[in-house]
Amino acid sequence: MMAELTAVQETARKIQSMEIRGALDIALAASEAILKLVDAGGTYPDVAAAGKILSSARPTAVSLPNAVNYCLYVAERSKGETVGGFKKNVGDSIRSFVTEQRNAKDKIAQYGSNLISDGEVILTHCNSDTVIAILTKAQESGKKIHVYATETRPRMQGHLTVKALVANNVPATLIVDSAVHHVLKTKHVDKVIVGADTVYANGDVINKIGTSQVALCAHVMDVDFIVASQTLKFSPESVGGARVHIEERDVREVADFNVPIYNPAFDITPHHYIDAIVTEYGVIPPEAVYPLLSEKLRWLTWK
Ligand code: RI2
Repeated sequence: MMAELTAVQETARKIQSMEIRGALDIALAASEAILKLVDAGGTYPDVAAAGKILSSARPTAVSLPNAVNYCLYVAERSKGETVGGFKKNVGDSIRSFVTEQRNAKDKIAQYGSNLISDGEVILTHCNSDTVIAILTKAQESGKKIHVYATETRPRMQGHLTVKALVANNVPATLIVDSAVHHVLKTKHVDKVIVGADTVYANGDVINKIGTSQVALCAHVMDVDFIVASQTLKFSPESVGGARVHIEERDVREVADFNVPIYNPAFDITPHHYIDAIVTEYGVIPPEAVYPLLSEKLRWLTWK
């Protein structure tokens, strides 16, 4: 079991260093690391130990602890099984969970692309695979769109976004973060579409630093602000008032000279700036997060 636990630690390290990143991808990587452990004969205590290591790898995206909690939930339910029974039940459940999450992204791509009309100009911030899936689907369905992508300092995830869009034949232009207001106005942007790391029960959305500034600009300029989020990113703990920790990253990501630097990686966009959240269950207003959380995601609060 040592080798598998080392592999779990290696996955946690990659999540921490952002070699694996994106709120969905870190959740899937953690689930797959636990799956490997189970496939290799790992028991409930092994799964619990792995869960602890993985869920604390990054603090802000709740998709990560939510996915780990799902693995623990199915492991807990099969605790009394034979070794073979545990391996099969837990393994099959995690495999279906991973498939469901991948399917959720495809459903969001379909629902989100339905919101886009031919000829629209879209602006996005940071690098969300879910948003890229929406934009690619819109383009594939024959709509001619143009995307402006912010570079997203300090880690420049916007570079990944424009490269991915251009590779998918979606016309895209890179802009600096401070050009958002100017571009919304002069390029006649119809919609802003961003991803999410965590969604609170009241509909507030936590996403890459800068998102709330973009939302504020969109609000002032009456541009639709849309969030693409699997319900895996909904925070069950927020129902009880808990708030996620906003990750602060190494200040050297910002500048390498010796002055005081503050480097928060995420911010919170208030729900009243958000026109719609696209989930795998459909397009909902931020007010519908709580009902959806309590109706569909009971397993998130199994403890
Ligand atoms: P998907 C990313 O976080 C970005 O904030 C992005 O909007 C969000 O995850 C969702 O990404 P980071 O890992 O799950 O770059 O839609 O800090 O790919």
